Amino acid sequence: MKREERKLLDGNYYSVRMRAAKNGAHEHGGKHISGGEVLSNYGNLKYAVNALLEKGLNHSRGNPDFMQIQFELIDEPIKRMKPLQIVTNEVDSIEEGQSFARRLLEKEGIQRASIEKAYQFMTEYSGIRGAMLIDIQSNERIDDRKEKGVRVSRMDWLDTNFEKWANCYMMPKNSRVKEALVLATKVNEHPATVAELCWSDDPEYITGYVASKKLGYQRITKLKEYGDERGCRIFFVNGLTDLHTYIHYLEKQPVFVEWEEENDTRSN
Ligand code: PML
Ligand code: MG
Repeated sequence: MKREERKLLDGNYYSVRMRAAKNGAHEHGGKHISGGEVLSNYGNLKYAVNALLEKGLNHSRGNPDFMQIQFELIDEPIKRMKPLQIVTNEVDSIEEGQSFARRLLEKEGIQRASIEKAYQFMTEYSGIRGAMLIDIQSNERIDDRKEKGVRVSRMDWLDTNFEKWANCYMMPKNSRVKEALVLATKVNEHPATVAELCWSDDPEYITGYVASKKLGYQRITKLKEYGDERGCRIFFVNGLTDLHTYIHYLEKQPVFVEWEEENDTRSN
């Protein structure tokens, strides 16, 4: 039996997480290098830990001198969700990419003032490793995580299912797209999330995206300069009744993304 299939049949899952930093641990002012989240059963833990170790050791942000990898048993049911629809928008310049991103956010009813505020916060917290939460009514950043931000965790997509999806959509089978789409799917599934804006802090990766329930996962091929280590991850939220519950969902709700070929309504 293939490893992936065994993974599906085994009842107990573990959340495996990695974070790597340079010049000391994050909490001691170190520079964030890499992070990663995986769900694994007991039998696959050593592969999961190894994959995360590799990810942290080989990163274009630099070689870490601090790394933490931990796992813990998940004792709640895992929610299954379909991936957001994917669309790739080719742009020729950062200006074009950025103004396209803003247009998409405005399409979701986010006022320009909120978007401007988001870009301001982004400059203020350029080394942030998690996400910033911005309320689109008050235009304020509402999480209390300062330079740490909120780290979305406990989510994954089994490789065999992801690869079928990637074949169908002619997407590269790399884990970057997989991980970003998993995160965007989980975040945007929540009723209080209006949209997400993201690009990587990896200096060698300039494609980013805007994601929402209606627009799906809209990739934009150029959102920053090659060599730029400043990334961005912003969740625009509306009508949030309980910030604590929302952050708990992002950090703790276990999620598996699962693509169903037969029920896919491709629109792109
Ligand atoms: C990241 O690497 O941290 C985010 C990557 C976002 C874009 C992934 C893609 O769709 O190409
Ligand atoms: Mg990264």
